[in-house]
Amino acid sequence: MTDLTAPKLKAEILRHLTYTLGKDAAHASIYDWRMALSYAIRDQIMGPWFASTRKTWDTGHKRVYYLSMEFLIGRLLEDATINLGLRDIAEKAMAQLGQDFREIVEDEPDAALGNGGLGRLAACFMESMATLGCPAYGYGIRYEHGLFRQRFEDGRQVETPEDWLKERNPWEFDRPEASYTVAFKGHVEHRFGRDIWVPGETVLAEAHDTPVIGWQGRWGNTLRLWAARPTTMFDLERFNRGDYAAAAEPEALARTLSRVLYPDDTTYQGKELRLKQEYFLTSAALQDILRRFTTGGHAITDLPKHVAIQMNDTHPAIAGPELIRLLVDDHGLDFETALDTARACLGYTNHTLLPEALERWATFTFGNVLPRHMQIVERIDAWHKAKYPTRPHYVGIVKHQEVRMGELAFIMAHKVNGVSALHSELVKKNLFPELNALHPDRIVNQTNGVTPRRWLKMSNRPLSALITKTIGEGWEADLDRLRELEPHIKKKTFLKAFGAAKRENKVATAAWIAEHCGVTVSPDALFDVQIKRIHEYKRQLLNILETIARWHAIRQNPDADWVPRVKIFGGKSAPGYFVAKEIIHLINDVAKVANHDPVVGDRLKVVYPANYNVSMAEHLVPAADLSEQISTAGKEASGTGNMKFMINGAPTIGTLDGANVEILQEVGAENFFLFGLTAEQVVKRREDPEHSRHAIEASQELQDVLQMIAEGLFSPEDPGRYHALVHRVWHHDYFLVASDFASYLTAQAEVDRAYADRNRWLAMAAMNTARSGFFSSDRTIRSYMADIWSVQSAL
Ligand code: 26W
Repeated sequence: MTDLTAPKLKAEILRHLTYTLGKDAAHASIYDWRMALSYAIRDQIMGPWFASTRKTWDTGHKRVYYLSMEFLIGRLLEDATINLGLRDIAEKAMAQLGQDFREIVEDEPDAALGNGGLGRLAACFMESMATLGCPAYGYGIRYEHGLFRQRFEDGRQVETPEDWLKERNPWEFDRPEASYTVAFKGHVEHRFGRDIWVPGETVLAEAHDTPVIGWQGRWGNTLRLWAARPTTMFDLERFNRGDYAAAAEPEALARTLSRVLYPDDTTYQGKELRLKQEYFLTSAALQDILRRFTTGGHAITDLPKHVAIQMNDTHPAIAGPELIRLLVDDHGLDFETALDTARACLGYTNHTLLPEALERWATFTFGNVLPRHMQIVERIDAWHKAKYPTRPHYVGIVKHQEVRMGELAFIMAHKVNGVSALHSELVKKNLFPELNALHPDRIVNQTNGVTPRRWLKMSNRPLSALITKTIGEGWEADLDRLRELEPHIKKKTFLKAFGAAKRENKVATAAWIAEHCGVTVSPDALFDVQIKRIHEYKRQLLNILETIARWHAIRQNPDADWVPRVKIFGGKSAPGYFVAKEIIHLINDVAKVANHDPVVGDRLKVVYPANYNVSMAEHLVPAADLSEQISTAGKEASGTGNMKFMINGAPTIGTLDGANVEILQEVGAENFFLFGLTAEQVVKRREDPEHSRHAIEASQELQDVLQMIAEGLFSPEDPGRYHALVHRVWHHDYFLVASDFASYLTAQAEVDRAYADRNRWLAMAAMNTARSGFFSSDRTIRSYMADIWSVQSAL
């Protein structure tokens, strides 16, 4: 760690303000101050970053390469100060310069290069790999526009483009010298007994490096993002003819490759540009990996001793055929040796079972964009069929004129993993049963985790301070130590302090809600939070139906002893996901009615701040009392938000789905509000074609709620607005909202009872924190290192 003091840092900030920004302190804006501070902090990263890279070279250490179409990073400034141990020093230095550290930190735009869980997991993994001294590169795309910004217009979601690069990005270094040609299209010629790909188009992939510094600055890795550049700036023939605008077309076309992140989470569309993006990332990464490897002077068949490549879902699954292509076409290996070598390097993580999210490309598109790879894919498939003759006829990579990326990734990986215990079992049983039978040791489980540096130390300072005061330092890199809190939970003084920390966060969030939503909420109410992408399987609909039932019940009996609640929603819908957008609209309509109901008053408030992102999660998670994890069992692969809430002392109300199962196991049933059908019961329940009608007829509350929505009580200006949505619950309730409703209501009533008993609640909340050690991404990464990557720490 550095020996930087506040006065020294202050001098560095002023130096950057003058010499890097060219600004006089008297005229510096928040932006200028942020840049100056960021550069001063960045300087502190360079030492450990270079030392790590050098050490990896000098020792010939194995490296991990994490290939991901998404890295949902959020902000970096405060995170960097936390890991360098400079957080408080930076605050002091800025104060001496008359600047407010918080205000400066919040001026940074989120790097939103991801949709949701998968992208955020990649960001947590990068931080944990750096913390553990696992030599690693993350490879992704430097999207000019990250995930769209969300606004509400009359309660409806409206998307606008995101523009994080319009300001300077102080964290990245351009590496114009590290650029590779990526080819597409064209045809394959067979000459001299070899297959030669004659491409039809080429672009350049140019590297932009962001250092990723681990806890206490002991190790630094690189996140390398590729930007697309044209191989030729101008069409010279047109340029010389004086047709300047048309001459610039190739440039514009090339750049579209890294222009924008696809905003679809969980529904997959066979768009050619998306396939090109996937190949662009993968080809550039593999060329870079082989360049680095051959510089080391090893035999090419030793690749797996030095290189582990992880595919984050199937999005980079073209890595299998691409690596074979490079090994055969450029390095002269025979096909089978190339295949074995590639497989020994590659691992594949599956993140979803939803059939609509599984990537399949029409062979027409695939063969058109990547003709050489189409040949190789067919050869891999034929090789696998020949080697495993008992493989059923309906199993394979190429079927019904489609390339199935899941099967391709499975066959080309030495290990395949799910992301929670339940999910990994379902990957075996439901997704790849036949391949699992042929390769019984290939599928393993790696339960997800989150980094406690960002999600506790940085974002929840009151609780972090209490933890350090109670059990001492060091828990940040050894989260199992939170168990040492347990004996203190019996003490009134500790519980009081725990409650005070939570209340401090809630007071801050209440002010934030007033500012962002214009709604006044009491910090003593129960903060009930559901923040995640909007999807039918995540069942925000179930939550808002319960909210309506609660509103109705309060109106029926306002004098009863109600526990005041604030229902907090956050999340974006895919732009083309019609049903999800109706659910958003309904939540906003219910908020409008409930928040202005004088009979209900403070007993119930509903807020839905727009544009949920990583930074908003950092505000909301520490203030939550209750964590909503209510997906239809069997559908949520893991969840990682659930872990963030647990660490921050919010008990879960949830189903037996994803990592909820393991949260329940760690914290015990008495500290978890369990409800709903199990994954097995869900499948059974659907066998009754009238399951929904039966459930509705059995619940007077649900009948009333659906009736009120259908009558237009929440949309008086457009009473028919939700007819289709209500019809869906009655007749096409695939995600079993109706069937789980009664059980959810019962669990919510139990939540009220528990919260009313202040000490019981505080003990539950504190138990959640104390038992959350397992969900550190350090544990997850250690496990990948041992079971999949065969790599040791370089520290
Ligand atoms: C091709 C379109 C597309 C894009 C993204 C399909 C599917 C995805 C992702 C797989 C969706 C995703 O983010 N999955 C989430 O991954 C998290 C990290 O493992 C899990 O915690 C979530 O349960 C899972 O939904």
